[in-house]
Amino acid sequence: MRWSQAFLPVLKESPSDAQIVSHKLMLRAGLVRQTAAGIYAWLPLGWRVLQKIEQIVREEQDRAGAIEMLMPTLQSAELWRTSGRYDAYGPEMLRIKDRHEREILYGPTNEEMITAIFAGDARSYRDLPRTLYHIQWKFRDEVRPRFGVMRGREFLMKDAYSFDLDEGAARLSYYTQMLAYLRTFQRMGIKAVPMKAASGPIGGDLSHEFIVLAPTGESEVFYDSAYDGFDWHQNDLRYGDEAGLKGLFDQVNSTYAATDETHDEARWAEVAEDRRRTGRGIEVGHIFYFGTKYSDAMGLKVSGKDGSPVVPHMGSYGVGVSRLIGAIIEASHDETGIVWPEAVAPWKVGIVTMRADDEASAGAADRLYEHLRMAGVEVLYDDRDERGGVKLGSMDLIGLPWQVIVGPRGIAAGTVELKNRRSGEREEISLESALARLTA
Ligand code: P5A
Repeated sequence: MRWSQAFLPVLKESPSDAQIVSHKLMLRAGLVRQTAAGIYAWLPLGWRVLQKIEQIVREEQDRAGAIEMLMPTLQSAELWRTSGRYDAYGPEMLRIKDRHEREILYGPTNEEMITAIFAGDARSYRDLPRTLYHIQWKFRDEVRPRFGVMRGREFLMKDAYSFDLDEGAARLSYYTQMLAYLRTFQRMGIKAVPMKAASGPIGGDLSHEFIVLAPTGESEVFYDSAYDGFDWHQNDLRYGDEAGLKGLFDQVNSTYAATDETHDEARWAEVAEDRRRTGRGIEVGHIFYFGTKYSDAMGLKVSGKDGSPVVPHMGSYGVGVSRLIGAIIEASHDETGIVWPEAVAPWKVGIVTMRADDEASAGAADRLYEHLRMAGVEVLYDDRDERGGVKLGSMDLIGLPWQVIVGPRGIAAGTVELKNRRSGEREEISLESALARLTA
């Protein structure tokens, strides 16, 4: 993408209404624009990141055996009356009437809908286990939407729902999603610690939140520093390995981590003093097991192996896809702007010409851009007719992992500057080596 032909509005000043750094940077770097309280439009840069995050979530769900589908944003009130949640949900639910005065709502979650759909088609034990998911917009009329996409009213969620024949099997589905979550967040370049949670309005007795550490987080957290060293991809744990998954769950449960809601002073005291870590955190995922709560309410029943009716056990598993962008920026930025982990960066490389009016260096930058594009590298080329310093500032602000800075003096000597955004390290190298490094 050539910046001169793109829609990439960046702002010099932080908008005054933004309180936390990720919200400021998302506005300044042109990721989002607020269109109504807690409702955001995703500008091209933000949209690219959102899609990257969505794709990592999707790949890890698929790998864990979950099956993708898509349910609508609007739901009928009838559906929610069946579970009793239409009245229980309160003012967070956006209730709408259609032209026939029929009550509908903008879905805050999909337990009722998926259970009703599954109940319509699942017949026997052979139709289980299944985990179904979708990535869809939700609406919650939060009292205080704030911090930008971190607590929006309209937000993107991945929500998965598991159906199993009994509690033991349902627990395995839960452990499977737990591993998928740990791998998902690690792939995004962030550390999300699983913490035992109170299960709240969804119900059930088994629940974990996944918390990214950041000083602006809403909850206070306490955890064992052992989490700093875990690598959820390296262990050769396979989905389907029941003993291994149970082992993972036991490892998580025996390694202390809790939010202020579930913090247990007695267990905390047992953690070696030099391993105790405290701070604040942002909830980017939340998983629940709730037994037959919704299957009972929605009339989901299948015939078991011996022909007798079985009410499936269920769990639900949420990832805050749009919230993750805020959380990643909170965890990864410096005083000049965003520092994207490579896996979620909108582009891998940014090329900057220091003098757009200098034919030799602009020509070299053009060629580098074409070569990188042809090699399939995601590259943003700042070819705007602006001062070099302004362009370098914009490039730091939007935080692409690599910058190639092309100026007349370098080109005369046959070199460009390759800068790593995270370390700040700069190298003078030939155009050919820059190309080789970035396509490796
Ligand atoms: C689990 C999936 C649920 O809704 N039902 C389906 C269950 N869980 S949850 O914890 O309430 O939400 C899941 C994740 O969604 C994100 N989230 C939000 N993101 C932005 N703005 C909001 N207002 C908002 N509310 C929830 C969180 O990341 C949460 O973990």
